[in-house]
Amino acid sequence: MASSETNSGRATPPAGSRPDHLRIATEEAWATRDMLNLYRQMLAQGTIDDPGFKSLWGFYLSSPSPRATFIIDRLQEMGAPRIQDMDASGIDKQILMLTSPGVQVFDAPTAVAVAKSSNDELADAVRKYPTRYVGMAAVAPQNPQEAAKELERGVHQLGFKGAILNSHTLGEYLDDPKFWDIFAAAEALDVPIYLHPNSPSKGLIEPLLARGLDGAIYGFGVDTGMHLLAIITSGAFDRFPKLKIVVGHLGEALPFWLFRLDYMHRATVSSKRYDFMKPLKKKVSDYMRENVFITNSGMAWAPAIMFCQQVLGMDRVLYAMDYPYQYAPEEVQEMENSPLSVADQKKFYQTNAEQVFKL
Ligand code: 1DF
Ligand code: MN
Repeated sequence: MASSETNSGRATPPAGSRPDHLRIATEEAWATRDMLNLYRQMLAQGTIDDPGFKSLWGFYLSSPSPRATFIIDRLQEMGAPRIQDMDASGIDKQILMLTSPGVQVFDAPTAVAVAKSSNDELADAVRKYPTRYVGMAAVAPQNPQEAAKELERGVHQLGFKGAILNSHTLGEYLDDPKFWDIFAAAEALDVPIYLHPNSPSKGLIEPLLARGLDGAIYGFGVDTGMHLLAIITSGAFDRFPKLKIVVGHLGEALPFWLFRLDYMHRATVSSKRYDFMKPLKKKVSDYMRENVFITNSGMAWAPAIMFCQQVLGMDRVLYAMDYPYQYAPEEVQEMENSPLSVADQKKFYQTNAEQVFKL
């Protein structure tokens, strides 16, 4: 069978290596030519006041390194070469999201327009490979009402399974109720929001940038873990109790912090240290277990995965590769040699994703 064969909806594996479950990779990136051209323009004209964006996309759009050129090529590749990479790594389906920071660095009208046109392009790709690709809607938080509408269009008209938000929007975070039309729409549509990393915002980045630690190595996690915690402590999940947020990189470190987060949140609130920090209906760890799902994007590491399964639950941890940023064709086979039982592997690779994204 040719590797571009798509009707079966399954990767074409080396003979004999087919496991008893699908492998659904849940944080996989793509980009439109138009968006990357806008990034190039903003970098050339110096019209963007976001040091994290300049550091990240200044690198990828100008470096001649094999890493940068491969990634720029594959981000824009939605045809046979991407399917072949999926086959080579045993990935049956990719859940596709517009790469970070997506439209969140544009002015509001541009962001709204690029979200729409990229969603239309993604829907075309999904129509071409319906068993291999799943789409997430790009939305523009710069205009929350339009973002809510675009999410609804994505779900109802384009068949998408949720929204992608790349952490902060030019330094603004989703704990601000002005963005909550987006949460309301996701909750009403019963679809998850993937809170994907962005480089740390201008106010957060300085010491990281000075040391070359602003990117995926650590800065992404600092920004995004803080962001998720801020959403929790803002009371957003008390207001939207059915809202589901998915975060990558094994929860951006928050699972490891759960004990201390509960203790210190309680201590901070009860001592009235900040008058804006209100009591919540539940513990921080309860929201992590009830409203949040995590993926292991970029963390193909059994001990850390098993720790997260232990503290959050076997149904809360999903597989992700983070293609093409962390394309490791051998990682799936290696991880399937982990101590996880066959039943738990099926949850991790397949059924948890099917439930969260309603596939
Ligand atoms: C990188 C990593 C870039 C991830 C990404 O989007 C990204 C990277 C710009 O390595 O520079 O999504 N990632 O999720 O780890
Ligand atoms: Mn990613």
